[in-house]
Formats: sequence, C-alpha cells, structure tokens
Amino acid sequence: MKRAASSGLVEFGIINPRDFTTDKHHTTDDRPFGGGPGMVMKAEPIFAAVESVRTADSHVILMTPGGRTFKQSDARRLADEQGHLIFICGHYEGVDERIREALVDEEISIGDYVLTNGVLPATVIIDAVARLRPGVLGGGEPAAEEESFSSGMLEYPQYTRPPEFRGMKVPDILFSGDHGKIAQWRHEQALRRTAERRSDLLPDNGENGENNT
Ligand code: 21W
Repeated sequence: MKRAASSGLVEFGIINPRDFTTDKHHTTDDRPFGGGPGMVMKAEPIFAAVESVRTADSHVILMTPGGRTFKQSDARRLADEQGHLIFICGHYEGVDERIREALVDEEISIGDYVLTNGVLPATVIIDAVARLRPGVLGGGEPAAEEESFSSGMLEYPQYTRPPEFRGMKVPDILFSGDHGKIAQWRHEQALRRTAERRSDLLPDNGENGENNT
C-alpha cells in the first residue's frame, strides 16, 4: 500500500472527528438516550468530518459489526467506484443512528467476531480494494485475481525449489511438462480442498450469491 501510494496509484487520508468538534473538551461521544451501557458516537463531529472531504461521487461506508459481511465481490465492486471511498470507523458501542440515515451509503462488517473499533476492518477493506486497482499489485502477474478467490475456489497446492525437502517430494506431475495435465491436476486439487474446507464456496450450495466470479 505504501508503494502504491508513493506511486500515486492510490491516495489515503485520515481525518479525526475530534478535530471537527466545537466544544472545549472535543467531545465525540455521549450517553445513549433511553439509557443503557456504553457511549455512542455523536452525529455532529462525524457529519462535519465526512462533509469536509466528500464530493458528489464519494461512497460513504460505515464499518460496523451489524453490516453485511465483506466478500471478494464487494472488493471488486468498490474497486470500480469512481469517487473516493470514505470509511467511518466507530468506537464505543456504536454511532448515532442519524449517521446511518443521512450520511452512509452502506454498512460493512468483516466477520463474526468482536473488535474494539472499526479501524482494522477498514484497513482490511482498503487493502483488498486497493490491490485490485490497475498497477497496484505489480510483480508481473497478469491477474492477482486469476487464481485463488476469483475462480470461486481455494488455491491448489504450490511448490518451488528444492524438488525434495526433508524427504517430502514435489508431485511428479509438476515436472511432466504437460501443461494440460498440470492444469487439470491443479483444478482437481483446488476442488477437493474447497469441498473439504469450504463447501460453502462451491456452486449448487444454495447460498452462493456473494461468492466470487
Ligand atoms: C464492537 C462496536 C461491538 C459495537 C446497541 C447497543 C466494525 C467490527 C467493527 C464494536 C459493538 C467489524 C450494541 C467485525 C467488529 C466495530 C466495535 C456492539 C452493541 N448495539 N467487523 N450496543 N467485527 N467493532 N454494539 O467488531 O466497530 S466492522
């Protein structure tokens, strides 16, 4: 990401809602109306912060445990967005609902576990999206997307030198020079591995809507 930013392929910025407060103590959170535990992020500083950077075509994303779970298909969709992506990272118990109502285009979670805030989730998404932008991945690969996830399956087993390591041999087929057979073997391996570990990724599994391809 650092290299991509230095090369001008992507651009990152961070803004702090605290810098958009108007009170003496720079208050960004407050107690929930109706009572209950924890604190809620106030609407005004977040509106002011987002409005200081957004443009007509900005896409505003709220990182929240209650959002839709992030998928590779979302990474592709967000990489195709024309304007800036703006990530709101909540702290505390959540954000004032009016932020969702009037500021946010979509809500995203990265999975079913509890973190302290939305900063790591936003960084995960930024990485997944930025590497899909033209020129970012580099390294000669025509498509970083080509292999593992965009085919909708897990990776096939990969080997490099040496051909034997601590008695463990590289499968003979990979030295056969028969690229058709190698491709077929890799496909079988990927299929078997996917069926064993992640049958939810395979077609005909009903809930395949947010999978890859
Ligand atoms: C954790 C916020 C728990 C809120 C009403 C009253 C962003 C995240 C987060 C956090 C709660 C993501 C509630 C996966 C995550 C994030 C901080 C609970 C309950 N509702 N993806 N109290 N996991 N986490 N609020 O934790 O902001 S994306």
